[in-house]
Amino acid sequence: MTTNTTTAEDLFPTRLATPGDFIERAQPAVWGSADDGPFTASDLEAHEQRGFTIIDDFIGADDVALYSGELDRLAADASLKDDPRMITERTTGTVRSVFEVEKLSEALDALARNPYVLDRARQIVGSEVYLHQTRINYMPSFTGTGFYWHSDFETWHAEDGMPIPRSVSLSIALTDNYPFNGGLMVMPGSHRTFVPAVGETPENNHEQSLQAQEAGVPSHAAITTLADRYGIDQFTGAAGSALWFDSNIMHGSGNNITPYARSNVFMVFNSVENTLVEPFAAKAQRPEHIANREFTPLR
Ligand code: 6CS
Ligand code: FE
Repeated sequence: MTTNTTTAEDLFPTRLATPGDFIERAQPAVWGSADDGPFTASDLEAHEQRGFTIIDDFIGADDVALYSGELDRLAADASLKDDPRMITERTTGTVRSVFEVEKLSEALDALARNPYVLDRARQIVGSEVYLHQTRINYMPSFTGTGFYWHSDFETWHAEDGMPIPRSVSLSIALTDNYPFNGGLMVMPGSHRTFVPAVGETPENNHEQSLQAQEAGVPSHAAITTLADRYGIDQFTGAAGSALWFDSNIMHGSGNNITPYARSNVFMVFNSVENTLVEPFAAKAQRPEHIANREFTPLR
């Protein structure tokens, strides 16, 4: 366990007593260049503008089968039943997420270290990277509940002490993502606007927020302003497609009442220049299976 003890200035005050103004972000979404990895200059320019990049067929059917097998294995693993890394759906008790999957699955650990993934993450954040967080989301059929509108960075800043939004998330679809089975919605370009949240972070907030987030979500007024300004896109695509997205993009997903589960693998690559300090708006650090504090660069 290591914590970056340098006290970083709080550039993104949030979880305030009263509504704060939007903060137009000074930091880029893309820190590397076309010379640093497989993304071309136009790919990077589009990512800078939109805050996300969709790659169809990022992994092939055999890898989809491999990771889906891991997803099923972990969901059925009785030894994980009372493990804090296993999050269940509040109403049905079915598995909603499993965290820290690189420590539970060699195949997923290898995926995180595969140059095919790592070179793209390094290119976007412009430095060596380490895993801030990984999770498998199950979004089960019929009763899967979604994720209300939020910025991941707002939580990672407030509750994990992530100084600036110099981190990129990879979501790989392991099932077909349709518009109707809880597909992720994003507001293209919203990564440039930081929306301070109102309301203090409750003690041990993660024990509730990972099932349904309340602290740190933006107000209806802020969501309306952002949606009017940026619009709403939806990440749909066949199993195997990937969404690379900026840590501060406003996103969310609806419930899944269809017979088709919407499962994905989610890996967050944070820059080793942006390691966690003390939480900026919470009394205590979150557990390391949610916010990794081992900052060794991934190889
Ligand atoms: O609190 C977190 O870290 C998680 N919460 C959400 C809704 N998305 C990002 C992250 O997995
Ligand atoms: Fe999220």
